[in-house]
Amino acid sequence: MSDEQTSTDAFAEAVRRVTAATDDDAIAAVIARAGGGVVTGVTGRPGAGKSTLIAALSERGGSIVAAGPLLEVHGVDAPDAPAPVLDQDVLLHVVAREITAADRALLAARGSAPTLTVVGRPDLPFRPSVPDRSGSANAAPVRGDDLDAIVRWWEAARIEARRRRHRVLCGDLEIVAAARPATRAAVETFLRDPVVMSVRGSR
Ligand SMILES: Nc1nc2c(ncn2[C@@H]2O[C@H](COP(=O)(O)OP(=O)(O)OP(=O)(O)O)[C@@H](O)[C@H]2O)c(=O)[nH]1
Ligand SMILES: [Mg+2]
Repeated sequence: MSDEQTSTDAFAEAVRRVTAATDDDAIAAVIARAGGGVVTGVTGRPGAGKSTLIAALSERGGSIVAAGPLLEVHGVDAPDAPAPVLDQDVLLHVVAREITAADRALLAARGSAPTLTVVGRPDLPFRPSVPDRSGSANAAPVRGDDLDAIVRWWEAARIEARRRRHRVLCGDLEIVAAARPATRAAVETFLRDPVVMSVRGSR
């Protein structure tokens, strides 16, 4: 078993203990929010190739499809659509022909949340060379027809996404418990658990 899996199992066990120790609906609600499958979003300007990528990944099957929803998200550089919500665990951002200011704004908005730039319609000429001033630490673009490379990146991103969810859960539990004296002790015990402290310390 990998170290990552051992740590995930130990964290899940700590969450089970705090759930059992509190019997508090507010705590249960925060924990339920942190559960569920990995949500992968696919963004991109209109016509960039989002649906094509989703169809190819769905046809390929495997972990990325089994782990949770794969959602097409509209609204990048689309004046008539509402601004996109970018809270997915993992994001594949499809660009076509070039990386525009709207693409860069999205990548910057994701900050350090796992985000891969995918070149849609990859048979078309692609001009990636506009200087990148977004300051984001995203990986280099990958061709949309290189599904193996996309899935390899996604496998690593899913681990990071799980860590992020765990960190958010710890923060949310702390906030909820601060206002609820009856549950504070159980949450403080949870937060002092070495596996929980190591999750919170990892960046
Ligand atoms: N040249 C080229 N065209 C493609 C390729 N894949 C898709 N297209 C075409 O590009 C257009 C947009 O593809 P979609 O996958 O529907 O793009 P989308 O981002 O989902 O589009 P919207 O949902 O309308 O924003 C369609 O007309 C496709 O037929 C490709 O690999 N090469
Ligand atoms: Mg589409």
